[in-house]
Amino acid sequence: PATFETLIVETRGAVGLVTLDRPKQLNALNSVLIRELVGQLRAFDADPAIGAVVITGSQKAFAAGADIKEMAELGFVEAYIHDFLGEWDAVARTRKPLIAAVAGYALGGGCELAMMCDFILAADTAKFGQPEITLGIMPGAGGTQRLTRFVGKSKAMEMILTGRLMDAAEAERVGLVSRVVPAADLVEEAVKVAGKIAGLSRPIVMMAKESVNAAYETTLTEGARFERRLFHAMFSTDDQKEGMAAFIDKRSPDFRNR
Ligand code: CO8
Repeated sequence: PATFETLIVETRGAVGLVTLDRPKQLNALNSVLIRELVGQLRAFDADPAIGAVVITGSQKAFAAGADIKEMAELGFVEAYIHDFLGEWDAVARTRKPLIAAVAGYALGGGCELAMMCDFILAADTAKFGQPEITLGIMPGAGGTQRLTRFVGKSKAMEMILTGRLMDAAEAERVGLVSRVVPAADLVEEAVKVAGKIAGLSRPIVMMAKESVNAAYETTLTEGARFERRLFHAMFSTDDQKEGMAAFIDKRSPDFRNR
């Protein structure tokens, strides 16, 4: 099994569980962590035993942002040539469902990482924010785009222009997170939800994810057309036949991922 400097990687049944593990630095996202996380998400995507993935941090911090100490001396040409932060796009391109389980701080790149996941489950201790402006920069891993889509212009502008943090209750009210759970139950609950997803038909789940994501990339007409094409395609799968037969026979479906 692979060993990591900045992650703890486990499997719980068909669920991949990635725990960001730089506790002393509040899981600040340095280049080693980025590389390890992207590599592991690719490995889970390729692993037929895995149906969904949970990313979590510690009770104190999901991640307090990009590693400021690593970034402080960066210059424009170096950032440009190496496409600083470009490799993070791979997180959003993960094809299997990805759940962020957030307790404590999700700031800057930490908030952006959570928003790259398919949905966010929050502990009641979660705090979200894009404080980059206080460091003389702005969000650079999708924050100005994704936060705006999640919470609308007014709140996104206020948070990004002032650096104000949002607590879990506000994040749930405005739709940034799907649900808030007690901090002690967070990881268990996230693994349970991921396990439920992993027990469904893999290709159907992946198509549903792809279809929801199309809502962020295209017009309503094009998106609905894309949805309908994938919907039609589902009737070519064994899992559709099995799911509907099981309903009619009043038994549990046995999805074979084909
Ligand atoms: N980078 C590096 N080190 C950090 C970071 C960080 N982002 N956050 C915390 N640490 C370190 C601290 O330096 C400290 O280290 P040490 O013990 O050696 O002094 C240790 O973690 C503990 O932190 P604190 O003592 O500050 O803990 P507090 O409980 O007092 O405060 C806070 C917690 C409020 C979270 C505070 O640490 C803080 O404000 N952190 C910085 C938050 C921030 O500004 N984040 C934005 C970073 S910029 C960014 O993310 C750019 C986006 C680019 C995209 C990233 C890729 C996805």
